[in-house]
Amino acid sequence: MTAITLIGAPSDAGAARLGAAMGPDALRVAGLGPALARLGIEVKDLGNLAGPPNPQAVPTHGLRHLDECVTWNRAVFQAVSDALDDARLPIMLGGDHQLAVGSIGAVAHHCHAQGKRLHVLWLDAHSDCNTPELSPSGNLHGMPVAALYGLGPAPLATLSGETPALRPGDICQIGLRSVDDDEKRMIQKLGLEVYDMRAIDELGMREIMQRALRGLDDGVHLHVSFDVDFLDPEIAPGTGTAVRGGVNYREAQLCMEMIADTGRMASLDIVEVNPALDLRNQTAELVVDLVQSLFGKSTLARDLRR
Ligand code: B3U
Ligand code: MN
Ligand code: MN
Repeated sequence: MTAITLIGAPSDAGAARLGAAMGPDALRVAGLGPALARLGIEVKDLGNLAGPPNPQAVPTHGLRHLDECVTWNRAVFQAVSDALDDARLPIMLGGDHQLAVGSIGAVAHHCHAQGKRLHVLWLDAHSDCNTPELSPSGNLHGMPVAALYGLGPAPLATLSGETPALRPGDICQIGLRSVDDDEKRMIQKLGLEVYDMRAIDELGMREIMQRALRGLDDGVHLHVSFDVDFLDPEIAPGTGTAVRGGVNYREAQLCMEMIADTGRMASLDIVEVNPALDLRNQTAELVVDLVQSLFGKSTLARDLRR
């Protein structure tokens, strides 16, 4: 099993509400590093990256805090690139979801250099494919997917180079239940593979994950971008844009276990944990529980499963 590097990115400059900047420490308090080490994985915690504070400004030209978000994403890009260059599996601890521009940008860059195909699983209540023109809020955490496709503000859209980090077919989104009208059009325009909550209800998590994970041979680098608002707020209240009707505990466990079974996950984001909105750190604790499954913890040995 690859060694892991934990990279704290304590910024909520892209979010609607303050508090996700405390996400990395909430995950540490919940014991993320030791929980992974108990699975026999070597874990190095880099601590938190440094970056600008949240200016709490109003939107200008359809955007809030672009400069701050760009600075944070550059730092994340560098730290994730360094971990990948050292053949380690980076876990970017957000922070809000705009930081995925830096992490996935670095992963895309790495894949290009290594001749690997990138596949991204985006676990989220939201599609995050707004642009400044379309966004109802100006919050950058609603825009990272568009930026990774080369749309939106240039410093983010070209963060990892002139060629967009993602191409049609590279990303699969699961758990959606809050999508703006313009985003629905953007999903079509970008050709995103999307499984909303209705699809999960109708087909079941097992079928969804089989579809989302098909064709993952050893030429594929699988990146998981886990926005904790993927989970139902009844079990994960500690997040800034909770939407009811999310993935339940057992569905989430199966999702993680099926990803682990592929053996292809090579990088991970854990974003939007907001301990200021939580009760007794239960959201971070649940995430630690799920992430253990994501790294192969299972109730029964493989040959005893049916
Ligand atoms: N689509 C809305 C809400 C939103 C997106 N992502 C989050 N919230 N976390 C927006 O502001 O773009
Ligand atoms: Mn998100
Ligand atoms: Mn979300």
